[in-house]
Amino acid sequence: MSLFPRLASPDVRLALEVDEGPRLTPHPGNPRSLDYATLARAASAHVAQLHELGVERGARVAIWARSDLPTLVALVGNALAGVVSVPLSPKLGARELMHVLTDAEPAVVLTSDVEGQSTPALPLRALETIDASEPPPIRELDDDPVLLLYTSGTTGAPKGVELSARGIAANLDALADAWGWTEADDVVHALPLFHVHGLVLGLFGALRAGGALRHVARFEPAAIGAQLAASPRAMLFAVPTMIHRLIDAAEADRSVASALGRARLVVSGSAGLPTREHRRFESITGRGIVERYGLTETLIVCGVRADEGARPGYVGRPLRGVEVRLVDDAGAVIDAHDDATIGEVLVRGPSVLAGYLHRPDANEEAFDAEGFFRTGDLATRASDGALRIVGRKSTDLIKCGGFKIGAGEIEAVLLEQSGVREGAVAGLPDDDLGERIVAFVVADPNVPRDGDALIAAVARELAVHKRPREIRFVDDLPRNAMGKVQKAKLRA
Ligand code: MCA
Ligand code: AMP
Repeated sequence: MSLFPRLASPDVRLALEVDEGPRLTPHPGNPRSLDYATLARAASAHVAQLHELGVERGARVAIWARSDLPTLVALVGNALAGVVSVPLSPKLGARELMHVLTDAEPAVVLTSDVEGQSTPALPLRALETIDASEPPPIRELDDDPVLLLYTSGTTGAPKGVELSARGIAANLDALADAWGWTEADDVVHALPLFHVHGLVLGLFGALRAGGALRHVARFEPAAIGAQLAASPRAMLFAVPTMIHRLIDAAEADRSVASALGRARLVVSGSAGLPTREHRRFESITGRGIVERYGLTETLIVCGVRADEGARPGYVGRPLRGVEVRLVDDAGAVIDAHDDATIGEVLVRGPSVLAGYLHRPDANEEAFDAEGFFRTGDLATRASDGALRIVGRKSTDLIKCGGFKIGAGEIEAVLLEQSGVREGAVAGLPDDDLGERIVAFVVADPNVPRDGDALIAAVARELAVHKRPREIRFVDDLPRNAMGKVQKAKLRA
């Protein structure tokens, strides 16, 4: 069995459709959708291009993860060829880009938009030039990596997580089991393609099931509504910030509400969806949302099953094949199923990463003696095994709009800016973003204060979504007796 079985004998069922939206530059001559037969040919042409470039199985290929068809085709083609995709956020800043390229050492960097790219990259083949007679390679599932994704920790630069074809397939099949996900389902999403949610679940998930991905390049509630309405049987994947904005839009526009109401399944993940939003969604659309919980390092761990229906506050039971433990501060296993005892979530299973790239130190910390991965998330467990995520061990990890961001990486940039004597970053509750990044800065009195310049520096060096949304100038930072900044006080 291969990662995308339908590509072995492709037909004319819709595979990919991208709504690039009115504000994006269209690609002249390129189609907006591909059926499986055309996708197979296009992926095969991409694999031929890789070979022309001297890129062979096992090599790493960085790819600017733009939301367009040539990029989607290349990500699929790479996986078929056993080449490791390293997707880069199109809004990646200079320092973070340098870190990823140095750490991943890709053989080439590819892009669908050479002119729009400020750093050197080779062009992907435009789809209208494709005339591949060779079928794409069909590789049996194995434990070799096909993706290298970067994820933030509390301190330092993001760490590389390699994911194998077998691990991805196991996770997607477990989700198919939980959600009754078949080839009849189209996936609709507007998620970025450089993280697990949009790439693994959204793109690989849709194609593994044999249905279509209807991808909205720029999140707009009306565009989501249009894609849902165009699909006979759709599953919407979204982060809580998108759900929040969809609810607001549905309140103002009945057509959005009814499109959401008709979807076969609406799934929220990447951050917790407040119970209040579950209720609002249900009252405006007449249907519920199921949540699932996961990490880049583990893929999806738990999920509410489609046949259970909405279960506000819970992320469901462990998926098939995934072992979950709760442990106390001393590392002892908690057996309680009382929905009250809080423990850290530990995970073991086929989709858990083998280790961070080039980071033996981080691997030492990340796994316990029995090979369970420490998630850092705190949860309770109900009598039927369903988890409720109640918090995080570290206040230095922030989830903003569903993106994981480390306070340490932002603080490091801020401290290099002129006029910053001290700086500390925290996530503050936000109705829209879940957590809003706020930087507390002790300014040098001799330098004019310029909060916007500090925000711009983070956007430029790291990535736009990592920028503080607010700079608060303070006289001093609250510190404990050891001199450590007390983040809890900043968040109070
Ligand atoms: C603003 N902009 C700037 C600046 N400020 N540009 C440069 N410099 C600045 N200082 C621009 C941006 O480029 C952008 O431009 C526009 O302002 C708005 O950007 P932003 O405010 O960041 O967008 P947002 O409205 O906050 O985005 C909300 C969002 C986004 C769409 C929900 O947060 C999102 O896509 N989240 C998905 C995260 C995700 O996929 N996580 C999965 C992780 P322009 O408009 O031109 O672009 S995987 C995971 O967590 C696990 C496995 C799991 O469980 O799924
Ligand atoms: P990432 O590193 O971007 O993969 O983010 C993983 C983190 O997202 C987890 O450790 C959780 O803190 C959070 N997360 C993902 N899904 C959920 C959910 N449904 N509820 C609460 N937190 C979630």
